[in-house]
Amino acid sequence: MGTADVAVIMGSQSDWDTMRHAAETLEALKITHDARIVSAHRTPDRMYAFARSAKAEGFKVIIAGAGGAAHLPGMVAALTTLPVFGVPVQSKALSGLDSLYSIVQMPAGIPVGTLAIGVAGATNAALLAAAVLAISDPALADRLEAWRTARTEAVADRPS
Ligand code: RP5
Repeated sequence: MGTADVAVIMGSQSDWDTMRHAAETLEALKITHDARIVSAHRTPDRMYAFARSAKAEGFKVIIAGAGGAAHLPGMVAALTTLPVFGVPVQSKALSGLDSLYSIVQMPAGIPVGTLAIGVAGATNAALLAAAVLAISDPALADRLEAWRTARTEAVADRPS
């Protein structure tokens, strides 16, 4: 079995600016994770091998980010029953609407939990992964509660 609970995969190095927010959020919650570049189009064999062995590697949740013709989350979800959270990366040409549409409209039977476009989606994908893992990990549940409480307390009453 592997040592990481969450796989953070992305279609390209250029997705890292967005997907690092998922990794940083997992880090803040002390959730083990492994970030990899896995492209549905440029490295389809790598994608197939990753998705087929992800469960045996010990991953419990997969966060998959991609932009443009963003087929990575859906293709990975087709190859594993692990929960897959898809992050639409903001593309240059169509501002991520293409990414969103490519990820969100999955056929019945192959679920991808689709998040918001960009950094908010990457951050929330990590928080959703945390919520899933926290179901069977009380210490993580406490850390997640504390993370949320800290965010609430950081909101000022008035603008400065
Ligand atoms: C997708 O194409 C990637 O997920 C990335 O968002 C987009 C552009 O990739 P690069 O041309 O920047 O490598 O596969």
